[in-house]
Amino acid sequence: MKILLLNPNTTASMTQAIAAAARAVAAPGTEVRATQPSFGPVSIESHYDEAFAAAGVAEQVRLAAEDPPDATVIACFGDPGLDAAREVLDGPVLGIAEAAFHVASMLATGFSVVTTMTRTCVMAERLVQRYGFERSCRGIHGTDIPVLALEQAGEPMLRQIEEAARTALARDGSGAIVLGCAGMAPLCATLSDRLGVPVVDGVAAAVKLAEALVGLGLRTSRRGDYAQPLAKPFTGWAQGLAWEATRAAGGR
Ligand code: 5HY
Repeated sequence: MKILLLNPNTTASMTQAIAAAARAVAAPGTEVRATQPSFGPVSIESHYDEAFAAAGVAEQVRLAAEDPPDATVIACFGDPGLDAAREVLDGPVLGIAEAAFHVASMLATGFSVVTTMTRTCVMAERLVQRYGFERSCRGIHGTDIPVLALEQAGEPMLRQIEEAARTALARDGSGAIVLGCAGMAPLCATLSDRLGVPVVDGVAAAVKLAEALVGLGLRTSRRGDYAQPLAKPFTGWAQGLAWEATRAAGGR
């Protein structure tokens, strides 16, 4: 099966690091193709960044519709553009935050999220509410480590994240940790060994859930709000990304 791994920021080295984490857990026969938008923020750490990241996701799934993947993973903890992507692509589309919440809630009655910038915690809180995990998500904690600094994560930064996780487990009374950034994927195994509790990386969780959904022959519903976009002209720089009537007619 073919998984499209979509990093919504525009840092190619981060896209490759996320792709390596995805390929490390992918089953034999699963091909992971990694991509990122042609425009937008080098990292997503604010509402403004996220607005462009969502448009970047829309751009990439619109292009992917020409040769659709079996499933798609949106590899940013804000799950930007998730609903739009589900309207466009037939195969399952998974956001790493939603995937991680589902997995963590099956491993512990309560989990805590450890993320990057404290200012993005409210964005994770809104996802917890949106996805209905208020009862199992016991806390969201920022480390104020910039997203792109994670690429150079050495022992001091690893220890900083480990300490934030220990504090979260103790303060929240939770039994599992969710890593709140795709850039933390490479740190998951080490943190899990050190903390002795389940540490969930959304990239890996989303890849395995994508394989499971495709394996079950399940695809996004076309009934209701996830029906394909209505065909209409777009103007300006997005003109070429419009959803044409031909595609709408050909859709399920
Ligand atoms: C991410 N930003 O996973 C989010 C993390 C965050 O560029 N990739 C980003 O802080 O929300």
